[in-house]
Amino acid sequence: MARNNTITLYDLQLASGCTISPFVWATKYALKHKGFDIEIVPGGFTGILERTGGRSERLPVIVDDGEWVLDSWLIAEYLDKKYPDRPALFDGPTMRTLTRFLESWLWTTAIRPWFGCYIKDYRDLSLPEDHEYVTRSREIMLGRKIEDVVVGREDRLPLVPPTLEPFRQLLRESKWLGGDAPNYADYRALAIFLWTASVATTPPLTAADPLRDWLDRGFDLYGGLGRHPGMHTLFGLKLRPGDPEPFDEAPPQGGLASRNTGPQSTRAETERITRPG
Ligand SMILES: N[C@@H](CCC(=O)N[C@@H](CS)C(=O)NCC(=O)O)C(=O)O
Repeated sequence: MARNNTITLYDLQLASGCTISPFVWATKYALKHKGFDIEIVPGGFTGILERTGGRSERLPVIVDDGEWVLDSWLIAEYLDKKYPDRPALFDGPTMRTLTRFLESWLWTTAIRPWFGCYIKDYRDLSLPEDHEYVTRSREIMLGRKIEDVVVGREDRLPLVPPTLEPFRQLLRESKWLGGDAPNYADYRALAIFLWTASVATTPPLTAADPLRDWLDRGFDLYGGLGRHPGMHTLFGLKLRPGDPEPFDEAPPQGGLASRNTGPQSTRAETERITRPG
């Protein structure tokens, strides 16, 4: 049982002290959701193995009254199993599967292109002792020099917001992914944007993006958990002539977006799709 209601979390931080890792962000929110206080062990990319007494090369890691748990997903499962009387992170096995799908879609759609736009900020904002390791490891990962990867990002950044439309549609219908209250699906998705805010020295989303409401509420949770002074604003991307529309103004119609409750409910759509010319 967590002593003094406190769980120790090994953080992965930038020089400003703000968390960079999306996995650590999701874990911070999970611990707060379960009602714990967090004792942070600070640090950056180098020396993780030493800091964790040889137990892990990756973060997050938690220690709960002497019990070490590695891996953000396993930590969330551990917390629900060990503390079933506290608010649940997961709402059954289906939620696990769908959360993994949503997260991997967000990694492909958002993190992958943003990584290529913000990797230089990511390296430059890291702790001075991490620069060499981050440069070397990320250049191997990307197969190119960091400086070359970010060239042309002003042309690529405007292409990302329109691709997030399916996620916006989801949040048009529901206050949180978890319904009336956030759950682990919200935290995994928020973590993508918290990572982005930790490194984005130029904003990735337009000021009027409808995702802003969910994002602001998410960053404000638990006394402003996502509001570290080292974070950057996500909003304010300036579009240039020829850039695509960043989001749909009108709600989606028909098909996926409406419920068939009889001919009355589909008549307008039928007229629209059968009208000649
Ligand atoms: N499956 C792990 C992944 C953790 C992970 O990859 N963490 C990265 C940060 S995003 C890390 O520790 N990186 C250290 C490094 O790059 O050396 C989890 O969910 O916790």
